[in-house]
Parts: sequence; C-alpha cells; structure tokens
Amino acid sequence: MNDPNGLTYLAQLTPKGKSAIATIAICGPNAWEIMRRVFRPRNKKPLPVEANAGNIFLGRLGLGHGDEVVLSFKSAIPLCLEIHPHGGIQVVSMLLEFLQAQGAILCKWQDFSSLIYPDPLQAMAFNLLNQATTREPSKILLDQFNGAFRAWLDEFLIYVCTNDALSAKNHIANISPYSNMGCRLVDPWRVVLAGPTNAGKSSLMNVLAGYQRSIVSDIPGTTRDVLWLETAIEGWAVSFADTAGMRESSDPLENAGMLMGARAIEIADLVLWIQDCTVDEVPPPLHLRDKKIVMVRNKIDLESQQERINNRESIGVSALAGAGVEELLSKIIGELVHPVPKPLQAVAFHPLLKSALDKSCDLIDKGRLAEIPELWSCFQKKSK
Ligand SMILES: Nc1nc2c(ncn2[C@@H]2O[C@H](COP(=O)(O)OP(=O)(O)O)[C@@H](O)[C@H]2O)c(=O)[nH]1
Ligand SMILES: [Mg+2]
Repeated sequence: MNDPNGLTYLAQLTPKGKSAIATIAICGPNAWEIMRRVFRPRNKKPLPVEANAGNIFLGRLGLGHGDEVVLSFKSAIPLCLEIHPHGGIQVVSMLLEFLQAQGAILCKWQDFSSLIYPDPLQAMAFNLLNQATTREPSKILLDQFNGAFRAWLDEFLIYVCTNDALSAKNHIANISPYSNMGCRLVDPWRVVLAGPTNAGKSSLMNVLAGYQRSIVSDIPGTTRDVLWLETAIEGWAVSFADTAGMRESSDPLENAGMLMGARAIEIADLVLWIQDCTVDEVPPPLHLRDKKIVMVRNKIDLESQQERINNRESIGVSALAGAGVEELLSKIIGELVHPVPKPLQAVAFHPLLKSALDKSCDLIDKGRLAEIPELWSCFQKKSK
C-alpha cells in the first residue's frame, strides 16, 4: 500500500563512474509500490502485490526504451529493493532522475543506511560492509549487521542497570579479545618484510604477489623504496611491504631507503624478519622489540635435513622453490587474527564501540555504573 507519510530513499551503491553493472538501492514504505507502477517485466506478467526477500525480476525501467535491469527484492523490513542496471554514467543518471520523479528521495550511500535502519549499530555495520573487501571481515560485519553486537549490548546494559558489576565485567571480557581486530575490518593488515640484505625478501614478496613485484638480485642494496602489495590471505586483506635490507652503508640513497623501511615497520601490525639460512644469524634490531615478529629462514632449498630439524623455532621457506610459503601464510593470519571469532560472535566492530567498551570497563572499576548507559546512548535505536 502507498504510504503518503513514509519517505522512500534512493542511492547509488556502486561508485560513480563507468562500470559494467551498477547498483541502485530504493528503500522505504513506497519502494515496491513505485516499482509495481513503473517496472516493465520481461515476461509481461505484472509484479506481484507482495514479494519475498530473494525474489528477482528481469525487465525494463526508465523513460522511453529505458534500460534492461535486474530488480532484486532484498528485504521486507525495512522494505529494500536493489536495481542493477548497466553501469554507464548516463544510464544510472537517467534512472536516478526517473525514480526521483516517482517520489523517491536521492541521498548519498553514506547517509542511506542511517535513514533506512533505525538501529544505528545496523547502519554502521551496513556502511562498513560496503567497504569490506574480503570474505572474513564481511562475515563478521554481517553477523553484527544481523544483531550479534546489539544482543551483547542489550544484555550488558541489563547488568549495568541492575548494578551487577561482576556480570558486566565478565560480559566485557567475552568480547574484548576481538576489539583490536574489530577496529581493522575495513583496513588491510600491514605486514613488513625486513631483514639483512640478500636474505630473499624481494623474492618472497614476488612469491606472495604471484608476479615480479620487486627486483631480485644478488647485488646487496638493490631494494631501496618501500614497495607495497595488497593481497588477500585466508579471506583477510593484507598489505605486504618489501623494504631495503638492513646493513651499514655509506650510500645516502640506500640509507634513505632504510629510513623509509623503518617508518613502514612503525606502522606495521607484523614484521617478517627474513634471514638467509646459509649464513650467520642476524638478530632483529632493538627498535623492533615492541613489534610482533615472525622469524623466517629463507633458502631452505640449500639447507640440510638435519639443519631443518635443528631450526624448528623459525619458519623455513624457499622463495625459489615455493616450499613453506603456505605454512608461512597461515602463521601470518594466526598472528594477526587471534583469537579467531566463531560465527555469530559479538565484535566491537568500530573504533567508537571499542572506545565505549574501554570507558565502560574503566567506570565499572571505579564503581560508577550509573554513568555507563549514557556512553551507549548514541548507539541506541531511534524511536519512530
Ligand atoms: N637458493 C635460493 N636462492 C634464493 C632464494 N630466495 C632468494 N634467493 C636469491 O638470493 C638473492 C637475493 O635475493 P633478493 O630477493 O633480491 O634478496 P633481498 O635483498 O632480501 O631482497 C638472489 O640472487 C635470489 O635469487 C631461495 O629461496 N633459495
Ligand atoms: Mg630486495
């Protein structure tokens, strides 16, 4: 039914610019009503009075000949549809204008979620989901979108309001191991390859890239700039940085490269300290002591079986032969994502939530539970 008081919003969800396909969302009480009026199904049967989430229709939309589009019924509450037209700039503009003329209000995708979802936590998760580039963060965000963190918060506030400090503290302890990871769901993890010259850092970078990203050479000091490479490992986005090898040098260019490497290490979540297993060990320098480090022995194709058994404390790889690389990748993710959240685990998935969590913890310790609900008030559902 047409709802004269309800507002229906429209937004382009795919980035502006040319693409094969674009996505336009139209949400609000009149979305289906509008579509039943203007959508021309290919099979000539009118759209049903009611549809269900997951229903898909093919037809034409827009002025004159319009464009051939796929119409997807995303959800009934809130009422949300997606239109997938061709992605040309003019096609999308024509459809946005056409739908505005039918009464929908155009807004930016960033504002769209807060207009559609009365629960701010759901709106935040929706926006982050649109920015997540890999599988695992998307799964975690989808769980939060579907209410995992909301359920956690509702229970937490019951403990707070009944002055049950112990349960409130335990409830925080269940979730806090995931908070650092939760703040990084749309940023790739940063992993720096560092170590002495000629250890095989650039060779390993190329294995990780699957193509020749870095120049490999037996001339020490070949790598100077920091070279970044973004990839996905086990469903997580990871940015690797190949850096200049560390050694004493009088070459100002090489020293400038080492300085850039040191800066990359400062912002790294993890450092792979890569050494050549055929030469004497070089321990990581002191300025790495506060960093998470994975020790890597490269060139194990040149190592004897016995040496390999003796060197169990570091990960052995051969950038040349590809040996050990899978194990190294698993180790990297194991270090970065720890503990691994189980499906449906509540996660503080935004720095603002982590901050409210930390402040709540502090207030419980000080016995000031009455001040906690105010910290969370901006995340509470808007009343209609
Ligand atoms: N045998 C062997 N040689 C390697 C391996 N990885 C790298 N190298 C060689 O070691 C030299 C230095 O490699 P490079 O990747 O440029 O080292 P970087 O200075 O640490 O970046 C080159 O001659 C590579 O071909 C490996 O796994 N096995
Ligand atoms: Mg190099």
